[in-house]
Amino acid sequence: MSGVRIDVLTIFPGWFEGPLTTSLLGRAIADDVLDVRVHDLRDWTTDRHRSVDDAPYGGGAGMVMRADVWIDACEAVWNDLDAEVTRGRTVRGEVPGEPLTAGGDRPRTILLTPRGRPLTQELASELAAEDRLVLLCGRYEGIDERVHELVATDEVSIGDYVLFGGEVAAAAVIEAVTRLVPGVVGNQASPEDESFTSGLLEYPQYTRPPTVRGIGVPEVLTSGDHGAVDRWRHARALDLTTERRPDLLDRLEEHDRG
Ligand code: 6GU
Repeated sequence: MSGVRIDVLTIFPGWFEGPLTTSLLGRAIADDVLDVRVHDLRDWTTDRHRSVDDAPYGGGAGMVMRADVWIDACEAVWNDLDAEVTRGRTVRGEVPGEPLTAGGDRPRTILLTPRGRPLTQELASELAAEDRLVLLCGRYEGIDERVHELVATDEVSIGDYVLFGGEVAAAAVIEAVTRLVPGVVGNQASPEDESFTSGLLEYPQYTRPPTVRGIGVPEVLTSGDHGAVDRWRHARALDLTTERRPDLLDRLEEHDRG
């Protein structure tokens, strides 16, 4: 295993079956470039009902996910221990204010939450440089603040909208990270001129047949003039970005100014 290991903690482990066995993500796992282990948070509950949440202190609607279950689960996953061993107790005893790893630092432990740092290509490449990641899928209503405080090293959001839970966001992180890992099929060919790497939106693409419902292909693309093709593509990428994502141009300019 030279790639990346990702542990996922969720109350819906079955949700990940499709994404992890399909297409290039499935390929990366089969090729041993990616090792994803999905854990059921409920394995660390101690009561008959396997409850992971409770009513909020201070009152109000909805439920809040319990810190004790999350912390026990994270300690087990960090230390590569099974729920059977760690359920209902901390790995190294109660050390107030200290999350517990058996040796050294904890891996980047990312809590998926709408209040987190926005997921960008830059963050994805930062995460792709790690050899281990732990992704915590909470539900929207909320997680006890002490989980944020004690176990998460990062909080990440995939955009300004609200999902039921962090699963979709975790899948987005896994995909964005995996395609940057060396050895993943298809990741070497195109990244350079792609949107968000170049800082511009992608230019329009065409393939056969030459005419579709009466609409042809821009002549320059069949001219054989590679310089002209490059200039056309760059101009279209600039047009699209100006029209749809002027904020990306602002960021480019900041980047160019240093
Ligand atoms: Cl990470 N979680 C939830 N529940 N909703 C989100 C999100 C995450 N990112 C955007 N919306």
